[in-house]
Amino acid sequence: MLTLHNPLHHLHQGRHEMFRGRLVPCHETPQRLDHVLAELQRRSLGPLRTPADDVEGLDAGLAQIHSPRYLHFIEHAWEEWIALDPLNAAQDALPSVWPAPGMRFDVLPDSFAARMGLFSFDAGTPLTAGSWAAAHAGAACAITAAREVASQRVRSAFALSRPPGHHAGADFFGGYCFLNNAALAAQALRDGGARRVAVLDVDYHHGNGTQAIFYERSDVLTVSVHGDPRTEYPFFLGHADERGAGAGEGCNLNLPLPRGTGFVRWREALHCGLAAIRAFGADTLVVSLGVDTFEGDPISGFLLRGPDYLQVGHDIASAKLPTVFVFEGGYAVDEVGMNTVNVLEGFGA
Ligand code: Q9C
Ligand code: ZN
Repeated sequence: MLTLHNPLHHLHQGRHEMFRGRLVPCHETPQRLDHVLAELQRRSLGPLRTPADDVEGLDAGLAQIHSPRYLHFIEHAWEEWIALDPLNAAQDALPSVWPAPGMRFDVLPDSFAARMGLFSFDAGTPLTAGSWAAAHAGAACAITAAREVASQRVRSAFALSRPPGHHAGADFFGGYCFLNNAALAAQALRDGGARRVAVLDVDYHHGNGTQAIFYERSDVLTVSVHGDPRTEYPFFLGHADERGAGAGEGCNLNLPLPRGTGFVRWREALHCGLAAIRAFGADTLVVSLGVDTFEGDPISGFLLRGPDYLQVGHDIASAKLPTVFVFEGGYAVDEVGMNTVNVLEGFGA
């Protein structure tokens, strides 16, 4: 397994997220990734490489998935934030006002606070001095991983990047995510010659951003196994009746499961997702690999145990497809390395 990573991920280090009316310490920390990296090295699971954070065609790749106005905003948001008040340099930026349905999304406000809301959907995703640099370098890892697989230089690759990506849409951030790494990888695979790409999202939370980005496309199947949005974040997408639209009708599959689900039932849903990927005729696979399905995860509600992740990797390998893994959630910091690398080891390449 070739792993792509970039130490610049450390530059995104949020202080606080809004939770039940209070600012609490961020769950999505640089230490998460460091633990995965250490475990990969401990088990010698293949070469590590750092792609250039301005790898050729990166900006064009970003523009295929995200809107120009969103990319421009995220790239320059920190400068704007400290221009408002130099003392803001000691604070993360968080949104606190959002447009409701029926309000104007087409007019770009002058107000920075208003644009923070226009381009986001929660107050849990702090924007910091290094958020853009980290997200940009992470996107370069995802695109490079996809190019390595598309060119058949490797059979599988792992984009070990953060911040994560699957909640980010074409023009919004949220759920700790800014750039949708899995979507960028899927698009790079298509551009590299793949005909039908499947994205399998096994993070605890529904991959709303990835679903929305490909919802009307027939060349990318999106499948997500996740906590039922009736009770679980991101709440407003991820139901079983969302099947795709237009040309993408039938090209989205959601497999929501109740809080408290253990491995046996979770695995049945995984097999259902893998059967759909087979039926779709995918020639390449992207896995949004979140391990917040772990029983000890502090913000999630499934009950998977450490050794189960070896089986998860083995089951994913049964699809027998060239595969790009993209790191997403997993907040039990002491176990996130073990669980993530178990999937890769179980996959066996
Ligand atoms: N206090 C990913 O796993 N906050 N994002 C939920 C918990 C948002 C998770 C509230 C969770 C986002 C990539
Ligand atoms: Zn998650």
